[in-house]
Amino acid sequence: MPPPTTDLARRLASTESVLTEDARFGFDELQLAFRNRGMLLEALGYDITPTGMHFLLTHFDVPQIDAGKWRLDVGGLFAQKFALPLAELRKLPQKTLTVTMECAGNGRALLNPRPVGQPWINEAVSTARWTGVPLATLLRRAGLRPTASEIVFWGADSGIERGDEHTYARSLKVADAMREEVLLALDMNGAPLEPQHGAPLRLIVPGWYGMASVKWIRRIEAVERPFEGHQQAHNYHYRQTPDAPGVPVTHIRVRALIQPPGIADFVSRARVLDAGRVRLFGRAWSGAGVPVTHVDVAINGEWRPAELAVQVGGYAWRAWSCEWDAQPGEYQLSCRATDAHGEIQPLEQWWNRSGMGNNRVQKVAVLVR
Ligand SMILES: Nc1nc2c(c(=O)[nH]1)N[C@H]1C(S)=C(S)[C@@H](COP(=O)(O)O)O[C@H]1N2
Ligand SMILES: [Mo]
Repeated sequence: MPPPTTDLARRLASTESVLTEDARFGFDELQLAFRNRGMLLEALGYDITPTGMHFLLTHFDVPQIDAGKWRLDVGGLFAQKFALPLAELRKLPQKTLTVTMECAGNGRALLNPRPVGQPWINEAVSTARWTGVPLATLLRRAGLRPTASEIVFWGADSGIERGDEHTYARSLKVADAMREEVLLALDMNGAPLEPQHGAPLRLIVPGWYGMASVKWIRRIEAVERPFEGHQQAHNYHYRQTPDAPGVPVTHIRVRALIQPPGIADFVSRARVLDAGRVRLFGRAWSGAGVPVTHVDVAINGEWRPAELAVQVGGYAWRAWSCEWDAQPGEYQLSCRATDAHGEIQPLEQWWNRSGMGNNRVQKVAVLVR
């Protein structure tokens, strides 16, 4: 492409990705925030997030797909290549899993300097019941060849990101793709997928950040060499500098959130609470099927352990709660989870260029009256 000369051409070619300290939120970030809704934090109260409250992240446009004409194209290093209509896919044995999904960019807007991108604060997490065909079933039926090293999942959506035009696609190494919990999901919470969540078919990779769960899958391809698509090789890396090779983003990092107590101030979202005994409540989760073993709650910096309830599924969050005798005053509440691998949420930001995996503890301002 020739060097861009107009303002618009410069924006489309821009690879700019970090704003300096104290930068105001811009129009582009506001626009992204409207398109990519977060889960309302009060919805932490539901074991399963109602579908209409599940967070959304769509890089480009939601494609409008005619499910009657749609075919899943299976190709590359398979003994058989075929195109499967939806009705055929629905005839294969299915299973249902409860999965907590979190966007890798959750917490990005809290970073300083601020990476430009969907400006999540803490709300890019939800839990759903996904029903579909285990991916391994399909890979076995298609006769995956031993020379294949990765499976690539091609979405039906294309666009431009950091100057690079491409179709949204991600790959999994064969060993990860064959794991029994990886689903080709047709239904979400007992109903066919809605357009914004990937209809008619999406991948669900439990325990991984959301980018792995490719929506609107059109083609599954077995390949010999590592896939180098934009969303695999360039995006979704932990990097300190733009040219660093970086470390690929994979599993969800441990995190806990508080369901904001009391009543909200409309504009600031600060909380107001009447003095007395209150039960603080929230959810905690980690990645790769590793259970959360411990949650601590801080009230003005004083930590105390919370009680844990049962996990709502092997790849899902668990509830925690903690009694608080709230006396009049101003408070900052925080919660901090530890998982069975001893991973614990950091108290300070863990900065990287695209603002991935920032699982620093949440802070909630409360006025007790
Ligand atoms: N095809 C496609 N799949 C995609 C995306 C996308 O933009 N296009 N976004 C990914 C990201 S970054 C996340 S966090 C999840 C969000 O899924 P949801 O919108 O159903 O909550 O979808 C993933 N799958
Ligand atoms: Mo994401």
